[in-house]
Amino acid sequence: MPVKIAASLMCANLLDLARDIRALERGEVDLLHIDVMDGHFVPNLALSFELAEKVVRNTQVPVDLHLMVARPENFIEAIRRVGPLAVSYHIESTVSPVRLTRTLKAMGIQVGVALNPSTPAEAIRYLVEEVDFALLMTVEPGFAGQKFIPQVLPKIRTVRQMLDSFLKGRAIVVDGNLTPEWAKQCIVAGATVLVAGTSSLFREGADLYTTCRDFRAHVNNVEQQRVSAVSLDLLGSS
Ligand code: S6P
Ligand code: MG
Repeated sequence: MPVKIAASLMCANLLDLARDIRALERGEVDLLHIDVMDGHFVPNLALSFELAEKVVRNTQVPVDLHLMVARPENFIEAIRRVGPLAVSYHIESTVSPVRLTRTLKAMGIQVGVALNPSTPAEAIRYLVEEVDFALLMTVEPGFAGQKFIPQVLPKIRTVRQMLDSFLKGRAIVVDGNLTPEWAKQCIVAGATVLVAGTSSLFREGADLYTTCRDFRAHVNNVEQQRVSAVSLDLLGSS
């Protein structure tokens, strides 16, 4: 599965969002990642459902909504109005994840379950048969510009095995401080979608189109090396 890049719009220039979205389109990012927060599940506010709705109507790039809100089941109608390709909710935020997953899937949306760094992989074992993907936070949720938490790397491997044991090929999204080096380690551990923020695409003073092309080249290169390493393994040469 080729590794995908999801540009995190909370890191864009919100005073010139349309221009940034055009640069991301030309830079061929795979997804636009939109963080919705409520100031309760996380101590911050980010983007809104209303903004997400406008973004969906103004670009062909698919949108994935990342909900960092308490009781995400209260926002079903808002999600329906946005009409994203995918949505992820936090396992820590709801007591009825199966019902929520099934309701959103019935709306034709791909559904992911998200985990905070402190939440063990085991917390989503019983959802493995329900969800389309998992999102693993690699920083504490709520803010851009934080430092990677390397203790999450073994969890990526565990979740990869858990997902594959039921159905291979589902995505693991990683989110937070994905510098080129951390992105590499996440890919090797089994991640397939990288949420790209201030650590890669949205760099102070850098041209957004250029950072998209550079990050893509890096990711393709890592993926190529990973595939070659796997084939060497199969041949028993490593
Ligand atoms: C944070 C949010 C993320 C950030 C992204 C920022 O809670 O879910 O999607 O926008 O992690 O990336 P960076 O490179 O600034 O850490
Ligand atoms: Mg996010």
